[in-house]
Amino acid sequence: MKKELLYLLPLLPAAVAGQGRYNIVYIMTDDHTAQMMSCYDKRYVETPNLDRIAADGVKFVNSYVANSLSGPSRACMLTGKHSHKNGFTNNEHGIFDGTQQTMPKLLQKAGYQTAIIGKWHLVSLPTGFDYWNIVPGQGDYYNPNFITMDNDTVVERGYLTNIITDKSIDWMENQRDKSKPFILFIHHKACHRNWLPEMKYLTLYEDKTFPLPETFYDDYEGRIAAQQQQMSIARDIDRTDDVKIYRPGMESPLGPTHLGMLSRMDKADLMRYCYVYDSISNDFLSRHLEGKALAEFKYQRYMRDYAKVLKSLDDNVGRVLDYLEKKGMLDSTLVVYTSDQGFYMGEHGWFDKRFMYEESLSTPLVMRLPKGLEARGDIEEMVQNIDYAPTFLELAGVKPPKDMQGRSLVPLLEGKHPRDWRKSVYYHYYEYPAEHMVKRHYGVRTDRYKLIHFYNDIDAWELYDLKNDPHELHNLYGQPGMEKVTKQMRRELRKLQEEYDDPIRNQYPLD
Ligand SMILES: [Ca+2]
Repeated sequence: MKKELLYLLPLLPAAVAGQGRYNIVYIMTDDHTAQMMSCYDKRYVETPNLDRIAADGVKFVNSYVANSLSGPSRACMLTGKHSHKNGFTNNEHGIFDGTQQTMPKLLQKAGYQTAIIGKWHLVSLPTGFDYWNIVPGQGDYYNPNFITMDNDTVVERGYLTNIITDKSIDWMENQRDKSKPFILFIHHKACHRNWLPEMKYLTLYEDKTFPLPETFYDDYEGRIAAQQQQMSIARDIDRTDDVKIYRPGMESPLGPTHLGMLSRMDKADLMRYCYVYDSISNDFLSRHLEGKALAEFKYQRYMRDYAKVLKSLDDNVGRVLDYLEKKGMLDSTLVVYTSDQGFYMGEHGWFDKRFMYEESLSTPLVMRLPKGLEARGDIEEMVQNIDYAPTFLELAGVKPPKDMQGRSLVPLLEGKHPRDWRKSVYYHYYEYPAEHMVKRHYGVRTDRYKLIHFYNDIDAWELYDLKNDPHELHNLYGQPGMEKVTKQMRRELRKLQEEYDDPIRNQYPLD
């Protein structure tokens, strides 16, 4: 008996994997950041189900996006290319060209079933999917609309995060062809603005006071672009739509977004919602807060509502894991969890993303690994969302096309550490002038330094030593003693711009 087992064991991974034909469940949230995920950061909330993914696999601790914004990030992920190559540089004017090569199309060709459920946000309708069911634009939390493959808009009853999960499990259980491997993209709206909670979590975290991040009162000295942004919690967060303060009983002080979202609720739910948020508003209005007290009140509101929305998300990720476990699919399925980018939870005084600073350049990335992929724990190599497409293709036994700019993460998932792994990542953000007024910029990050050039209607360079200044408060560009590092970083930036063929290098040539 013992002898037989020993004989069988080495064959198991290959048999289960079926020559690399893993299923892939890719869960992507919106604006969820590593600070709000307990396997990355224990200061604020517990996310036991997200942590389960990392506990049975890997956690990337140097995981970055190429362009910190919803649509562009999704386009980078689907194509394995930077924004200037996939054509979707910003949300304001972007329409994704669905005729181009994408990872789902290549997986389809390789015999995979492909499906996407939830937020799409690329304007044109999905291509390369055997099944899709998406929310229009940003989607709504309550009783949301969905667009079907017939291009009909249908209202679904309930809370969006639950519905996306219901539909995803239903597709896996009842709708797919079970003789084929599949990739399922579960794309949540959570934790996107305006952070409207599920009914059962209306009062969760209301007794919790979140600690202020160290840089909440940053004065942006030496950083011109940061001085000109409009994403401050103290000044720019919307008092009604985001913070949900209004004069109870009156309709007119409600902001248009907030009012529109609440108008979708069932009457009984709306009454329960108002019962909670009326009392918060009344309390606020009676206190006449100003200055720092007002800023910190807004911060607590923001953190609490964000955390409530995240709680439903964590529950629903748990439901997907439980389903895969119950069906015995975990050994043959790669489960990926990531966000379309990171987010500021009060660091530098901000909400939102866009900047190449650490909180929004980074994105959480954990993977639960199937049999045959042996890596465990933290992976330190620098990875980027353009790497996902080549990774999934390699796992499906497809050679990633040469024009894909990302690199397959499969060696890292096998526990290897290739010596020629990238030593830097390239970033380029385009959406200006636009909401939050973050200037256009591009830059390079190595393990220790970061160089950023803000361009278009300004010309400002920033250089950070992340080892000695992890919060990026001290711009060292042009400082005495930094000449050698600056030269090296400019050279690295030029190398990446050439490698990725970004035409911006013709406009701002680097020596
Ligand atoms: Ca986003």
